Amino acid sequence: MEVTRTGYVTLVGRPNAGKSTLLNQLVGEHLSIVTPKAQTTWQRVTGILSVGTDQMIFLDTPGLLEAKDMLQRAMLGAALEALAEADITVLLIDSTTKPDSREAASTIEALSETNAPLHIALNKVDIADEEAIRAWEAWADRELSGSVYKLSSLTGEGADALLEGLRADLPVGPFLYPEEDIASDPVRFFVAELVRETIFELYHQEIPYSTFCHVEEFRENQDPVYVQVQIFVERESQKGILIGKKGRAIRELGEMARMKIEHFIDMRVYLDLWVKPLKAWRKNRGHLNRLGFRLPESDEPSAS
Ligand SMILES: Nc1nc2c(ncn2[C@@H]2O[C@H](COP(=O)(O)OP(=O)(O)O)[C@@H](O)[C@H]2O)c(=O)[nH]1
Ligand SMILES: [Mg+2]
Repeated sequence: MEVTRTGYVTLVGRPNAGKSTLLNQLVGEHLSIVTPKAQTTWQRVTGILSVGTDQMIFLDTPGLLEAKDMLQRAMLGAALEALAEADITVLLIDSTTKPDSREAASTIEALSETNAPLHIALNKVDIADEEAIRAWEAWADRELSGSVYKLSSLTGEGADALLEGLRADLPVGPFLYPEEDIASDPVRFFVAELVRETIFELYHQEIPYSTFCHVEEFRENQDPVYVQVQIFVERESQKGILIGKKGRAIRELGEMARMKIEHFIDMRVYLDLWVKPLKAWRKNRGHLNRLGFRLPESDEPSAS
């Protein structure tokens, strides 16, 4: 029998480093939502790539950051948990930025969650200048031990070399998913995420960060498929902003999100959006649990 190799490859890094873009690039499908705004990914997203006798299960994670409220603690918890599960870790760096000792220290601390082999990907080389890239190379050389790659998650340049490096570190083991699978989360998860991504694109300031989406109904045995999504906001006033004058804003949201969902499931969709205030849900353990966030068990009650 042929020997297969399988492993969890956890993608970590600061917000906006390009982790979700890399996951999508490697798997070849828009699985993890991407926006120019920081902190778009709130939960772990899994993407699977099987090549020959190798299976890599990529875990995209929320950015490593200082957690300021209960939601951010759940986000950081998800990243650390994914690190603890890693067979291989990829640290993504936005090489358009400069090494910053304070931020770098928190990244290095997070990496202590795992003994998995580390691969360091200096991302965004399509737009980063040489000097910044060299500064990060020197930083990586000084602070960490692991192979260093230069790549662009957006264009795919350099991604093959990273994949080769990852495959060489995979532990021997049976495939955990059928080789044709690219995702393990249910379709409903991706549908809710696509609505949330569109909110990040259309709304500003605190609105995207106050909003969470949940699929209430998904009837796929009809044409068009009926999808009802509940959009939770933190305050009544945000409901008005989401809906907009004469419902114009939410109509645009519905239209754009519907097209993304149709593209994703390759079926016609009727998208029914409902907005509901759920008071200060970002700070409320019960609400977060009901919305599917897992809070670290040792977590003390929120200060605010
Ligand atoms: N030019 C360029 N932009 C990138 C690259 N990777 C990610 N981005 C952009 O950086 C922003 C953040 O990317 P995202 O994948 O959401 O970062 P994450 O927070 O680490 O998941 C988005 O606007 C991406 O389009 C890259 O390699 N080159
Ligand atoms: Mg992301």
